[in-house]
Amino acid sequence: MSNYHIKQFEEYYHVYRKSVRAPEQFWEEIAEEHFYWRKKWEKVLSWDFTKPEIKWFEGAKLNITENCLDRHLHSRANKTAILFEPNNPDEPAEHISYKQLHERVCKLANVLKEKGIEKGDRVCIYLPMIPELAVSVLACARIGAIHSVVFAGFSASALATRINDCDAKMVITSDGSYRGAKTIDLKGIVDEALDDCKGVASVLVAKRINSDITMKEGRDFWLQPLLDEAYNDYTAEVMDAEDPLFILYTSGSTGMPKGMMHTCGGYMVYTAYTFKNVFDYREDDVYWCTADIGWITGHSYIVYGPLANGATTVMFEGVPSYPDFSRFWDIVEKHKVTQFYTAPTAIRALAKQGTAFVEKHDLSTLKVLGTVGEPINEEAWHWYNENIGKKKSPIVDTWWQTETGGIMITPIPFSTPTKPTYATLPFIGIQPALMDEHGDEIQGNQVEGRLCIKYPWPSIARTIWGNHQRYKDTYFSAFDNMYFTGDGALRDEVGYYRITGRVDDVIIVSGHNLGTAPIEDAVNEHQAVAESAIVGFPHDVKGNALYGYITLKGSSEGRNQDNLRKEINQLITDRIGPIAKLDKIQFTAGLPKTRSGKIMRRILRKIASNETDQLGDTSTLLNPEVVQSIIDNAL
Ligand code: 7RM
Repeated sequence: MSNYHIKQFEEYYHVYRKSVRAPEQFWEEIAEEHFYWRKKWEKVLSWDFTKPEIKWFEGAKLNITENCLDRHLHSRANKTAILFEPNNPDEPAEHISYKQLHERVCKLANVLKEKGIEKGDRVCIYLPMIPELAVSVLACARIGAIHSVVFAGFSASALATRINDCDAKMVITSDGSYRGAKTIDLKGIVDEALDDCKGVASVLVAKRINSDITMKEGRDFWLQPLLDEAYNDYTAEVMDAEDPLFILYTSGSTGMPKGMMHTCGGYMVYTAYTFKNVFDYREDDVYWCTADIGWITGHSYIVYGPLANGATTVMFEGVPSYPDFSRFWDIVEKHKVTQFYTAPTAIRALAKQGTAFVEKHDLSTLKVLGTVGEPINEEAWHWYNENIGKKKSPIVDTWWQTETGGIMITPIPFSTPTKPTYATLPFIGIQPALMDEHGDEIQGNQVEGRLCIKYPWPSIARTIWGNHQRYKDTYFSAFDNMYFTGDGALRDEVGYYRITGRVDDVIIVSGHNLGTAPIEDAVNEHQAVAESAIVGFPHDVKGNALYGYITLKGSSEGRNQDNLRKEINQLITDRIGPIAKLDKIQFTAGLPKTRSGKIMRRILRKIASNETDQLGDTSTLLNPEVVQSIIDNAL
């Protein structure tokens, strides 16, 4: 059915128009023809953005794991579902077939039930990128328990906050994890967190690094012996389409992380449909997303979307730099990867290493490249296109959020002509709007504004766990009857979208609105620059002035800094205009990043504004140590 697989640009427009003229009919057709429902819906959609309340496929019954596992057992029983690539390249990769995955999920489902987990209970999963992580997610879904995966790089206090916020009854973890040449004591972190979590009755522990850990009598259980005893089939719990599937925390601009709650039916339909089209997925492909399952990208595009399509999805335990910077390309060659989906921060880190690591490897199986997580700068886009895609593989720059559940603005490969740094066009069924500061929609092209979505799509988060008011305030109060994304975007002369960054990153200098991303693009064009972040700081005359934090490529670290400053500002003047020149340029050894690789501009803003006493929590950073050195050398 052509609606399910868009192959041409004209077809995109045709299907898009259909999807916005009659959204309910459109999604009903997709849902009807491509999924297994225990019972069909009574109503496709009911919504009210003022409450806000959104329901898709009300009255329908399903279990997402029957769609991800059981229905493939006829035709794909021995096909690899999960291809596990361990941290250590000398350890063999593990090919887990659909049949084996089904069995492993059913066994764990039985263990969860035996440990007292019921439909609707919350289970916190704190695991590294090993098969048990995907199996745990699916086992929860199988019994109707709500999983809350916490990225296994978060600290004990961050973990405790997340466990308590959703009253998780159980934690699934491992003795430890590998990360490049290091090991991390995960169980120790869980033990520390649980001192503050009185509601957790049991902890299941997978063995990964064979470390010597303490097991608390009556609370902690090794996973493997329980699985060995468990029955290998489990009749999936029948869920309502609107029953919760999972909670996933995302940090807000202030305060507590927000537990975004996603539901079963709509999330399944949208992640499966986007996966198929955004990656041009075909039956024998080997798809690899380098994200961690601890983030939404991993939930939607390592686990649920690929498995719902019967795909082979690669799960990589390690890091791009171990044993050396050729590891990604080594894996692409070894497993003949056809789709590769990663983040701009990874692309920049790899580009910094030059092309020698890439050239050693055969990347000819690649067909589609993806990027996600932050705006991709022009230089990184071209490096990716030339060196990885060899100018043959389209780059899908996919804009979306934890809150949206699935990809929202993206090219469709081999269909939408791409344009560097542009996420291009709304996906099927997505109705974006750009809004001005008075709350009016900005019509026409070559305009810039706040990015909102006018109409519900199946995988929008339904609430913030335990705080519906905050859900309403954060997403539905800035503009009437709109979902507000928190991002700014511009629409070019043909209607393509470019995400300019969080709106709090827009800086008004002498009355001119400047997005940080295009200035960073200009800076990054300089051959000595590895990475940059630009923030505003208060200025007497201009209102705001610009502060640039710049890391240099290793080969340029010894260059005269005043000359570099002049050259960089000249580049900005050339590309944007003198108004965008940086007032201060600080060369730094690194930039503070979140664990998902986003530059923490909030911290840089505080340093630039001389408010280092108000830095807030920096403990969840990937590299908290760079903060002090930036402060020490601040201008
Ligand atoms: C998937 C994910 C969401 C925020 C979002 C944006 C930024 C994500 C892109 C992007 C420019 C992109 N979820 N963002 N993708 N900006 N181009 N292709 O990252 O909840 O962790 O982050 O990430 O600001 O609002 S997230």
